[in-house]
Amino acid sequence: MKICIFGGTFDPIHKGHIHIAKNALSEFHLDKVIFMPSGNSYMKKDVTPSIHRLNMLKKAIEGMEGFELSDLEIKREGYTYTADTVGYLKEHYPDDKLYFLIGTDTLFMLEKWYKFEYLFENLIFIVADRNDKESSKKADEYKEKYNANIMFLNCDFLDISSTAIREEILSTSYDDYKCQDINEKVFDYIKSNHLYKPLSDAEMIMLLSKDLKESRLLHTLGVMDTASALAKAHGADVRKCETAALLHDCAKYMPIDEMIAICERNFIKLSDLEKEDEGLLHSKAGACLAYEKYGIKDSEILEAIKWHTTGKPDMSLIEKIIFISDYIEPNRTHSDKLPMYRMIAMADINIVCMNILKDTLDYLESINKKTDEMTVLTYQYYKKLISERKQ
Ligand code: DGI
Ligand code: FE
Ligand code: FE
Repeated sequence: MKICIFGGTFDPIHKGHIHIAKNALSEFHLDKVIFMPSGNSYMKKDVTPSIHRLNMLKKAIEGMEGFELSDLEIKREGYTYTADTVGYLKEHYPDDKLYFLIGTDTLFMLEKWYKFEYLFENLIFIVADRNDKESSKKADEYKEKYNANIMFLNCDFLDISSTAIREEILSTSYDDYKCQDINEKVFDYIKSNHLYKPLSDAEMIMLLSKDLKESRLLHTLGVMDTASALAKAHGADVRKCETAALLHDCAKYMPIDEMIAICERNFIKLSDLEKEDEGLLHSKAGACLAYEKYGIKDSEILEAIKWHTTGKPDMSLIEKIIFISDYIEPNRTHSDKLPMYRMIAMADINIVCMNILKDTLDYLESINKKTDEMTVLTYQYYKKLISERKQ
């Protein structure tokens, strides 16, 4: 079989991609073109979450003969190298001929790729471009130097770019966007998942109101007010604190299997206790949901959501503000110490952190619930910090 890998970020997949894939398929009599979106490890890159890029690809190639989709690279943690992918494919398709579809830009970059000589040995490159002089010169150079196998696709070139599509969507309303460069189903997906446009607070609250009970939404708004006041008092970034507060419990009512799945696909490690305790799991799942569904890419905000239940040693200011606000917001009534904590928090965050952790550990003990190691470590950290300060 002749198998061609078409790798890229596909952010989003557009008609230009489909055009060259179709032409490669017919011109080189390929058996299949496998679209392989690149991975992006959680919070590391300014790329749309893998799950959306994968879903858009699914919509774009649905029902098209000869096209397949692979999540091989998005399932691999960290940076993915084409050489690793090729190694995997050679193992699984030992008798097949492997092609690799690239654009001109990539052609000029190939020598910088990890193990590029191995790639030249094992792949036949198909280059989609205008077949200008520069690229044929580069191809000849590779052929001579590395005995590379490079062929050019002989079709017209559609001048479409994902970057331009993203910019256009950002600068207009979804309803005014003329989606001539992308498949309509892909555009519907973009619109219903709010991609390529930051959500306003009002839009986030609308979305949250579908996922949360009324009392939880009220709690959330209370956390937001408290976080905002604490941010002002302590010189933290008010907007970031408000956004983290708004989304901190966004995964509170997610079914546990979905929480585990969203953490796994974002490479968030979970302890055994977390896997069976929804009360604990919703903070890590919440960080992932804030990233995938609410479009948050700021790691300070995501980390604050991630650690809001257990805390963690040496929290950032934003993390501490969210951790405390969650406990003391005005709708909370669970302890008569709250008025005191509310006052002290405006002046001394670390003391309140320590007290909240102590109260939580006492509470968990009183109801015979296992404590997460992180809660204990965090308590010990702040207790030490305070005791050292007093001496
Ligand atoms: O989500 P919220 O109710 O607003 O507040 P939260 O995210 O702080 O969650 C509070 C719950 O988390 C509360 O029922 C106690 C629980 N919790 C906090 N630390 C631990 C814990 N549960 C266990 N099992 N172990 C912990 O260390
Ligand atoms: Fe919570
Ligand atoms: Fe909360």
